[in-house]
Amino acid sequence: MNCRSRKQPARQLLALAWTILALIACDALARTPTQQQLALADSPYVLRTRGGSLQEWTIEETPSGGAKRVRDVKEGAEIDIPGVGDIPSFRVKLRSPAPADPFVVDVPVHTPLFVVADTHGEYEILVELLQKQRIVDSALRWSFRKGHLVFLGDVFDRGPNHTEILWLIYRLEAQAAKDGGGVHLVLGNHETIVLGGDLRYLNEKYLRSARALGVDSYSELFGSETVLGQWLRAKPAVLKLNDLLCLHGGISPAVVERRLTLEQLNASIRSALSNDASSDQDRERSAFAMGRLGPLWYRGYFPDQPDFPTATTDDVDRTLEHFDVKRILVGHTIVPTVTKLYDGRVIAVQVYPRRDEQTKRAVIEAVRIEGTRLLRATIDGRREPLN
Ligand SMILES: [Mn+2]
Repeated sequence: MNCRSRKQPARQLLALAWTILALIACDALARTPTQQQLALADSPYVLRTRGGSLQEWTIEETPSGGAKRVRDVKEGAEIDIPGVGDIPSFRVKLRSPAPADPFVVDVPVHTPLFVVADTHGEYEILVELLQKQRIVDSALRWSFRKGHLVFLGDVFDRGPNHTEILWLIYRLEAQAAKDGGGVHLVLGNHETIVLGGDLRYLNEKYLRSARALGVDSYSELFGSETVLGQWLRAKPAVLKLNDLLCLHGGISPAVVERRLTLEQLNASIRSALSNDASSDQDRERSAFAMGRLGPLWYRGYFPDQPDFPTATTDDVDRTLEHFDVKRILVGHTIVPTVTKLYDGRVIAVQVYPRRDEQTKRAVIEAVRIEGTRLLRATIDGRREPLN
């Protein structure tokens, strides 16, 4: 003890008391129920039992880390998707299994379209974008009327809230259809990664969910007998929406050289996800469609991609001709801002959803299309012509 502190024992004691009080306060804050819930909170998973009935699996927070709760539910019943941060909870009506989604969709020419690329579990940032751009309202209800909303895949992995995003898209589909609009999700490579059992990129929160729910692998929660797993396996990988081709990665020259049709591409990827290829030719085509030169992984529209053969302007023109479209919209490869490539024949949409390190503001962009007008839509609600 030094001379100075010996002279001021009272002050030192006071400081010590304050320190202890502050530590207790911090500890209490860290242990508020909301914080504990945030640590493990996850949306429900709904599974179809062998008898054909539905079970809702949720995780109830417990001091030991989370307990599984099972509730029998029926088609047509509503389940609760808990709120996240400032986002309110919402309810989802469970539907019967849908047949395969269409991969060709025609809408009236002036229908507004809104295209979002990879969301990677960043639910809060996605919702802020959709609300500011008036695609959904404050209660997350569809407010885009007859508009069509497209997601270019990669809802899964990295971020902490992909289940909420999936249930939101699931719910918006029904609400949009009622209004004469539409919602379309095309598959990305991360959907096929997680459905295929590769959990390397999964937010670690979901590994805790899998443990709490007692499954060997998180992928089982998206098996083909689950509501969301079945729903995802009905999604196309390549969607033709009017004269736009919407997909995750890109169309490599090899796809066109093989003269693969939209039907073949989508069927090959669907068959790979369901593991039901019936012939050697089907298996070979599935392996190609799921690989580096397939629509989920290809990056050859972008510079400095040594693993991918670059597409020339002629290649892109052959693709447009082959699929009878005017433009190709892709996510998957990150760009600083939504960017026209190949003179506007390709639009790169993937501005990675994140918080700016300095300003802490959320960053993400989307594309709004109104007839021939292409607009960059930002998270502050602005839209500007895409030059
Ligand atoms: Mn991707």
